[in-house]
Amino acid sequence: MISLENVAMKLNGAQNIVITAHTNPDGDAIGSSLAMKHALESVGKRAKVVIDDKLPRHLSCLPDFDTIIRPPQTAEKIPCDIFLVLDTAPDRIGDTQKSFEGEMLNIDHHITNKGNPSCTYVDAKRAATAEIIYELLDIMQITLTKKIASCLYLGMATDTGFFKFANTTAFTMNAVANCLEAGVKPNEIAEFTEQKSYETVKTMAEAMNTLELFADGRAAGIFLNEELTKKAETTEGFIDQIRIIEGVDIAVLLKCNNARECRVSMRSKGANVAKIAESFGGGGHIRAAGATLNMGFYEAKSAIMAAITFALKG
Ligand SMILES: [Mn+2]
Repeated sequence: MISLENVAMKLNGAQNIVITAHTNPDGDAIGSSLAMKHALESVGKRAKVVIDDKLPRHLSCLPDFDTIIRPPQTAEKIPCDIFLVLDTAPDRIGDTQKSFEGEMLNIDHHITNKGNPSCTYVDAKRAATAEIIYELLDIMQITLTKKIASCLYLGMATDTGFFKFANTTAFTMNAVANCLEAGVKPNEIAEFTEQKSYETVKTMAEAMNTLELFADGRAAGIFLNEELTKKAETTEGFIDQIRIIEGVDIAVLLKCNNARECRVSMRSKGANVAKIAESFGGGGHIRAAGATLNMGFYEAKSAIMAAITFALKG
């Protein structure tokens, strides 16, 4: 693994940086990427954020959100000095890697990122990649502007469930304090990101109706078939509503994209859900992980329920 000082040195020596993050991007992926873009631009470098997926609308309050592009479909790779991959190993960035060519650097906080020793920096103690970016900017002596701080704040807030999860540390809160000093207004960010349309809240009620307890009451799941998955424009926050059930360790949300593909997200209070996700080819953190299952709805539902039940017995 390379050091953060090494990352800082390489970025200092670069002019033209392409930043990317995982598909199905969350607040940390987008917040870290845009924070990095603003930071690099503030010291006179060129940076663009490229993400190979639709972007969640609830994050569109971030400065420069609308400058994020999809990878251009070109015959030849576009050269850049540094190709910076954030919040994931480079295997989850879609087609972005096919479009650009440059020295790769990879910064992540996922324990399942095994990394490439010549270009990866992983710190699984950090609640969010945004925390690592915060450390990196400190090393690079880049001043925290309100734009940078807003992006970092959102990354840390979303990955810690707004500072409620076990990954929240004193380091998180110190970094957050400095973001507030730089002008971030927590209420404005929370109001914007948590806002949902009337239709989404109605769909949430339908999703809640699929709630099932299993594994002797130690697991709870909501299971959205293809129709319900299509209807829900976002499922942001759904899983948090079942995490709170008394006696439940693992909460699971299953979404069915089509007859051959389902997406599963898990949250736990203690059990290692990264291990369960890995058994399906996915990954994540000990208490928050996910996987894509190449199965139809009913098959995926029984497979994930069986795996969770087994894990909680073991
Ligand atoms: Mn993250």
